[in-house]
Amino acid sequence: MEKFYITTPIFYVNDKPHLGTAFTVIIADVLARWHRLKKEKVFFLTGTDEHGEKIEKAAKSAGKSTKEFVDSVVLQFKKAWEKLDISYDKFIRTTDPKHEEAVIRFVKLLWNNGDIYKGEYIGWYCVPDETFIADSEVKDEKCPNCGRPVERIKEEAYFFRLSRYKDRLLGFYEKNPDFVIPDFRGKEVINRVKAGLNDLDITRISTTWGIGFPFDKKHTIYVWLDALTNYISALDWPGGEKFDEFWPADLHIVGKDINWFHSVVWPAFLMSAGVSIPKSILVHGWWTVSGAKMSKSLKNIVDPSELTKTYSADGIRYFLLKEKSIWEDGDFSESALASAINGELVSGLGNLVARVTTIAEKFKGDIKGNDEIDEYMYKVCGFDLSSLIKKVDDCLCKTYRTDIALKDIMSAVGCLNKYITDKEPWKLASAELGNVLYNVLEPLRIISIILRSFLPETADSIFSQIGVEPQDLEKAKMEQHFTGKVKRGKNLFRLVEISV
Ligand code: ME8
Repeated sequence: MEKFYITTPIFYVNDKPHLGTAFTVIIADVLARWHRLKKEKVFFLTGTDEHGEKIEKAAKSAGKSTKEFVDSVVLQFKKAWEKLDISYDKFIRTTDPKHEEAVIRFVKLLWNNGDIYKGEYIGWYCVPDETFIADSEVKDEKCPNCGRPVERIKEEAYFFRLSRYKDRLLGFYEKNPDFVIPDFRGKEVINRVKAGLNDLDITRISTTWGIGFPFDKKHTIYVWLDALTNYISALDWPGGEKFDEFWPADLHIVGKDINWFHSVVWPAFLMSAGVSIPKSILVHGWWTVSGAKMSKSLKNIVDPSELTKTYSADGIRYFLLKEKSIWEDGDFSESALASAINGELVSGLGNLVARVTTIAEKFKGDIKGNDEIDEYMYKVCGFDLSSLIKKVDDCLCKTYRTDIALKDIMSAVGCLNKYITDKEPWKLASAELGNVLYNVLEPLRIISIILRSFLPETADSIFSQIGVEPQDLEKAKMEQHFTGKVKRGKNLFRLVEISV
């Protein structure tokens, strides 16, 4: 059985989750569900990054103890992911004692390898990004990544010899051309590595909210070294069975803001510790609001939990996955979300299910087929069902174009709606009607299997309305008989008002 280990970044708990963070988690969820549908052994990891100066400051300004504060925000993450139907296998917290122990062991390996030395950091630091910034990159005392003010710091620090890994990293990228996806993000990284690597400050003395540095108790371990280790500590590294089973990760999904840490810093740490390197880093674009990155610190966030009060989880999942290619940035607007729901979901999929279940519920004859639907679909949409499955598989396992996959699925839905309209089933005699119903219900059963990864609640509702148990991809083939007992249920989606 193939295995598939997929991770999201672990999110800072300085504030509640937002639609941008939800986007990453939803992509990971769709891929995890797809691999489960393919009967692979999946481990889907998400969690929270809870140490560091920014969290300590956020707790202080909320008037709470840091631990009390992080516990309350973690709860909000868990609730939001539950509302969005996120099927993670493990939720890791960097304040878990087992994670903290693993980080200390990991740091000792870097130390024993001679990669850590003591020095002094004099330079810029962006607290919201928890990132050290080179002098040459700072303009007007602003962070080049997020645009927020940076702080000048001068402190004793321990450094990791990142510069030592330049050639090994370049050799690794050459041997593994699919390491960073998409390609243009890989090129960005390679060009920066070629330009030279500075050693990286890996301890802080300005915050005590972190894991103690084992070789000097005045220092805490830099949040990024702490955080990246979550991908192996979650598998009970070292020595855990899960680690042997699932490492190396198949896919780390990250936003473009943290590509550098995952494609350069993380592999260098792993090389130093003698641990193998993940297979791929999938780098996605941002959701923006009026052109600015949606971000906790910029206070322009859209709260996914609030959105689920008006729109269904599947409506939100659908919109985020289909509105843009995952590489691009996209501007979020509630009116675009509402029109996607009212269009493809209410008038398309919802309407199809309502129409066919209304007719089929009353039909007493045999629902069996002649497979003319395959040819019809080919003529009307340009592909049949088996090529649809293949295309979706390519989109979810090779190109990561969830937008194209959903467009194709909705085009198949459109075909079936057109088929019903063309056939005018209300005018047909029993045998012919049984055939037409087969030609809609069987493809709908198959489409529902595919939809289980994108819109899990909707897929379950369709299965229940067509009287079939939820099935995996191995059942996604037309059979000659449709054996479900159809019972029209409530509408899949609600029409929403569009505000302009
Ligand atoms: O960077 N659009 O945590 P973080 C799309 N703790 N995705 C967005 C987004 C937006 N507007 N805003 C955030 C950290 N994201 C570290 C990670 S991992 C070892 C440590 C997503 O809470 C995107 O995936 O700032 C981004 O990389 C991640 O949230 C960062 O979340």
